[in-house]
Amino acid sequence: MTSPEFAPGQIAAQPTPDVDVLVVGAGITGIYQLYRAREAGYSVQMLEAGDGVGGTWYWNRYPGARFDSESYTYAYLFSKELFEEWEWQEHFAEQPEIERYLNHVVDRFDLRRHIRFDARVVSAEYDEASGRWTIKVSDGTELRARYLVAATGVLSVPYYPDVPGREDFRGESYHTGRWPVAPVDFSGKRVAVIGTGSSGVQVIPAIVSEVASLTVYQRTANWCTPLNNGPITPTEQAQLRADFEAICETLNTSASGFLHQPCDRTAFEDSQDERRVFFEKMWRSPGFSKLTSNYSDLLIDEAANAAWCEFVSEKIREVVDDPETAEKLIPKEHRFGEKRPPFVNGYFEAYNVPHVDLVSLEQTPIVRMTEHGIETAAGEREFDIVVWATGFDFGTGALARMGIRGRGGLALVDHWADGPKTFLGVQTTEFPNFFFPGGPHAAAGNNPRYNGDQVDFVMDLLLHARALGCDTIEVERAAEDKWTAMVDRWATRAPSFGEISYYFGSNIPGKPRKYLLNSAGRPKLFAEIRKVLESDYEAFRISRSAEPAPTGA
Ligand code: N01
Repeated sequence: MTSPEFAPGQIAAQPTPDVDVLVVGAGITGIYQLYRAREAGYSVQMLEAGDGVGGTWYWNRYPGARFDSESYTYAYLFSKELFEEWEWQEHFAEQPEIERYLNHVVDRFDLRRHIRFDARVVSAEYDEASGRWTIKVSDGTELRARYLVAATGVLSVPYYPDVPGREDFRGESYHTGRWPVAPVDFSGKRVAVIGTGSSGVQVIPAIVSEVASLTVYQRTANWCTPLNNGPITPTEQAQLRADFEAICETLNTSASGFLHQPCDRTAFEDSQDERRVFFEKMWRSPGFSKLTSNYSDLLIDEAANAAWCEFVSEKIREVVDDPETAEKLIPKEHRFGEKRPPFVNGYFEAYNVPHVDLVSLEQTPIVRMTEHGIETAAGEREFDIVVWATGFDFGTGALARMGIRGRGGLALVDHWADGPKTFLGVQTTEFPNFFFPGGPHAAAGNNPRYNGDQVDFVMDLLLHARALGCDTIEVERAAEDKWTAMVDRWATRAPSFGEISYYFGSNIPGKPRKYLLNSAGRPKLFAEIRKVLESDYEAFRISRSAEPAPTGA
């Protein structure tokens, strides 16, 4: 829900015709990029397709949407005052609070006047003669910018599976990734949810008490464990404020970008009884700590992983009353961590509500959508509302749809026909002055932390070029080749997500199976950035364009 105290879009400024930096996307990464570029004195225009700020946290406003990273670890750290003045209500904040926070940041740092809403980029072309980007916008306007920064994220293009007859359904249809601002009325409705990834498992318990009936269409069961959320008490608020510097130190340097402490033991160093006690502790621990603070060999040793999976399976059997439903909810074909695990609040309990039914698509696949509902191999069921919780065109989806063309008119989609090629997940050859922090080949972990590292690095580059009196920045092919080869090499190493994960693009028919994050993670990103800085930016060609540099650049 857009809260009434702000009116996104209404007070945004008109676009400046020529700017130093054009940022696409008003999500967490884009807002930080805008802040940093303004702070450095560049003229900046931000374009945002939605009519409010938030990016992922604007579009994914479905009931139950919330952080599964601790709120204060996901939030910005660049301002102590901001950190101190915003008191998160819960350890894992819900979408409306997140959206309020991001609006607060934008207004607090006077950024809104640089944002143009309802402005979707339809093309962006690099002109070699002037060294500038020409950006065409959905409203017919055109802008020229020295630097183009796509902060369009990895989870911004919703994916609808190609189910026959999808358009035939006459009831209400919603995708979790494009949830409407006006509230959806579920009361007394017959509802279907398709998909049981992180979005599906959040929406299901959030609507279960409102609906007349809820049918969940599950293709693959997921290793869901409790989020263990709760309000942040006044004592905890005071402690967070007191610990600001220590929190920054940990979040800005740790591999995962979380505050969680790693475990110092492997699974079988503990006895069976000790392991049981430890797993119980993990079960009650917050969010991602089941990955980051679990036994150190959880993702490496198959037996350790199997022991944890057996423990989680037992928990599911304990919670879910109907044994047949419980078995359907226990993953059989992938281990914990092979896909991005969801963290839940009342998810398994929802299946004990009499009007909730679980349909396994492994047993009875969807045949087609009909006018009135969904037909599977077991027959048709009728619905008033269908919720598509079917995920995203991950990693490259947004960049592929922006009509980006670099040197000689080369299309980014052709340059990346076999998968993304990048250096540090920040730049690609043949596309000078184009950056994409928070895009493909970024690290994995708590997103805003490594996306922020990438924004900081983009700013290092811009400021370095400015200090040299230069305005054109392009990565060397050798650096790109090396980084891309490293990403591909690490993709197949444990601990890593499996090829069944959408991190390989495997949920999109026809998409090249390439790892879309960087499983070497944040330490590798840090190490490489350090090398670039120590080598005086050897990995980049930094030059002066024919056209005079604009102010600030
Ligand atoms: O998407 P998903 P998501 N027929 O791709 C199913 C972040 N996030 O939106 O597993 C039937 O994970 C598909 O089935 P299968 C987080 O990074 C964070 O849920 O492919 N079903 C799966 O069940 C997350 O990982 C939060 O067999 C079909 C589901 O749709 C990412 O976003 C909250 C199908 C898609 O799951 C994406 O999560 C929400 C078909 N043809 C999201 N095609 C936080 O808590 C696909 N499916 C912060």
